[in-house]
Amino acid sequence: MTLRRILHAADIHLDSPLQKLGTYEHAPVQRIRNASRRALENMVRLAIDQSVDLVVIAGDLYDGDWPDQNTGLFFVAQAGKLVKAGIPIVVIRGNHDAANVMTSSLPLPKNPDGSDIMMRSDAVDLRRFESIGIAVHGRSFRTRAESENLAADYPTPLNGMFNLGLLHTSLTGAEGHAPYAPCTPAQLADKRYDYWALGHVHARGHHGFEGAAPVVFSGNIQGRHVRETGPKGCVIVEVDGRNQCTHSFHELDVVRWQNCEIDVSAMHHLDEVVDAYQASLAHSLDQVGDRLLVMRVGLTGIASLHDQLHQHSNQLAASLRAIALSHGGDRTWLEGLKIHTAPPSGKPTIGLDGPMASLAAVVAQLRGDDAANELVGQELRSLVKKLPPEVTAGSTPLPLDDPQWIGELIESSAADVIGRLQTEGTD
Ligand SMILES: [Mn+2]
Repeated sequence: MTLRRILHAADIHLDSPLQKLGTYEHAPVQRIRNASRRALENMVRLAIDQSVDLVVIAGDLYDGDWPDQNTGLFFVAQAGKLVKAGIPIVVIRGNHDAANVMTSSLPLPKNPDGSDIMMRSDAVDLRRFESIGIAVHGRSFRTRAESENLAADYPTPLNGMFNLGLLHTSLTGAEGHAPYAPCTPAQLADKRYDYWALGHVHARGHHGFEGAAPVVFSGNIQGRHVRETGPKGCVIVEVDGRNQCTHSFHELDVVRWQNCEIDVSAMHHLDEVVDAYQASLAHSLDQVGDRLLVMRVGLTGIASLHDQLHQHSNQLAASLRAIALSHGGDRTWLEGLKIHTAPPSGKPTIGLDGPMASLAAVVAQLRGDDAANELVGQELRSLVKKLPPEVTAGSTPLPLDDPQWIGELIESSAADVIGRLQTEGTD
């Protein structure tokens, strides 16, 4: 057996909805909406260009039940291209597209050897590709919340074959990911397979032990929001004649989400913030090629500019957008501006007296006091409950449990109120 190549992808979330993106002004909604389809097309093109021998998709191919048949038809067309090129595909269902989540289905093409693309969910399934010496062991999720250790039932490896385990799992848990099909890297290593192709965790990562089979999350092929930053894509596994393998990452994304953090500690004018953004934007545009660059700008540091930033945040955001438009055109979109700065400590806010000084003092007291932030969170929660449903419907719930978010809210509200009171009556 000579060199063989396997393309490992996961978490395609085809036609994933845009959540609250539609509510943003100037958002390039269409390009972001189509990004998962374009990234899947890139994956199929890569598989064919590199003449891979097999494609495996480790769950969450779909984001959930299809809004209409077009989502399913799009995958059928892409799978058809692979099969026509002689490349077999093996797919398992994850929590998002578990057997009991999907209410409709379409007939999928058969693999070149006549086998099914989708693996069963009632037991561990096997695809044995004799001509390339590769065996795939995998099992689909039956239900959205698989709490069992699915890996436990995976069988012993087949002799003389390259054995690949295909699994949708959170392993021992990952921040921001539901704890489904839990198992440990040691349990996977004990199976003595040659490679574990995992899905579910959207950040790329390697969890194998030194000298043992790689245990790899390929991550999703396209970032879906500002918390999924940086290059996204798939892994290509190269297997040699002795069934030893190496693996490498390949970018597939068409929209690149990025955080642009600017430390404003040493700055004294808002213009300096704009200049720093411009420099960072130029650098990032160089890196992303012809992708759409979506940036969130975050300002940090203990800054003498703190009050000014809050008081003129709308003006500043507009200036940054102007820079984005004039330097990036339709290649970039500024998703938002977040101010996370703190005022210099021990230095009372200049020129304040009376009620404004009291307000500044209260904010100084609240700063870093998690118990107080929690109390403010509770107050806000009861206020939010009183809002009429037409105000809250369709919007993302506020993170009222997050003391850090509350802290930032207090900080920016206080700076805003003080700013408004100071400018009142001066013109
Ligand atoms: Mn998942």
